[in-house]
Amino acid sequence: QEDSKETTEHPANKTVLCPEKPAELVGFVNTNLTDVSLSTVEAKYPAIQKGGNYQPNDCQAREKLALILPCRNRTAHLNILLNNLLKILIKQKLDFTVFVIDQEFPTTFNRGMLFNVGYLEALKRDDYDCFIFHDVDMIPTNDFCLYKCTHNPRHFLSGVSKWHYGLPYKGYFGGVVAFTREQYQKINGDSNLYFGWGGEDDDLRARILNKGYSMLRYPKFIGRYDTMSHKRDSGNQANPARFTLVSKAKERQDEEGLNTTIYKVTEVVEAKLYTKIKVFINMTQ
Ligand code: UD2
Repeated sequence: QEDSKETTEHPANKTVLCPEKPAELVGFVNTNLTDVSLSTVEAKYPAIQKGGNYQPNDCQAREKLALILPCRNRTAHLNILLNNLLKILIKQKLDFTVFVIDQEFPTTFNRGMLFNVGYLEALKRDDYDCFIFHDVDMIPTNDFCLYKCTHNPRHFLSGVSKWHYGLPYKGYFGGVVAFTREQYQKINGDSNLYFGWGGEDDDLRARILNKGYSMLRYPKFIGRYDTMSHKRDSGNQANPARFTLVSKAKERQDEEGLNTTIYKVTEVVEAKLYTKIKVFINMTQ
């Protein structure tokens, strides 16, 4: 019988292992891209504990997920994402913590380095198994899109509204990606060298392929995301060095990345729905 696998007794706490695909999941869900205040979202989720941690109360989650959201000056998008995503994560019966990683001005935005900071800071707080790095403007439209890790890194976007639910190119690896702790460690994380817009996602993909992983994706109707249009942010201008950097991604991989991430935490806020970690990073990496 299908369910018998899912209800194995969990020895540690005498509860049952959560189903991989809970019966509450329905497939397509309506996204709500309208502005919402943080207090409105907070009021919807009393079961989420301070710092943004949630655990299902009727079963033992299969892994501990750290959701890493790089976010500077994008509060409106962050609130919209939380308003849409949290209910999906809860329905999927996940044990998760939301980390918002913010970067101090004036340094140019560095998305890849904020991933590394999120990974390192999350592991100082708990023993996470799975890390999902998530742009704040990517909204899943299907709750079968399971926020979990597997034997290879996963790219969650199979189609995005702004590209008519397609992708800009086949090897595209931007937006939302998942790694186990071991996978991220093995690839030496992201590069820290991409200040400004572009290239860091291609570099990350080169790193996974170079270490023998392949990129997983859900079928198109599952990895379908809506997005909000926005102007290029100040402090995140296109990075002209990105093409040269990407061309040397594999050569640099072991010497530069997670093992060379230097930053200074300037503020930690344990909000109701997330732990916000603000960092200062230096441009002379
Ligand atoms: C694309 C990729 C993105 C990344 C970027 C190049 C998609 C779906 N995504 O995004 O993954 O590779 O190109 O760097 O196309 N952010 C801030 N504050 C800023 C700037 C960026 O919080 O000032 C964060 C935020 O989470 C945002 C993400 O970084 O969603 C990506 O930046 P973007 O939205 O400006 O770039 P975009 O949409 O071209």
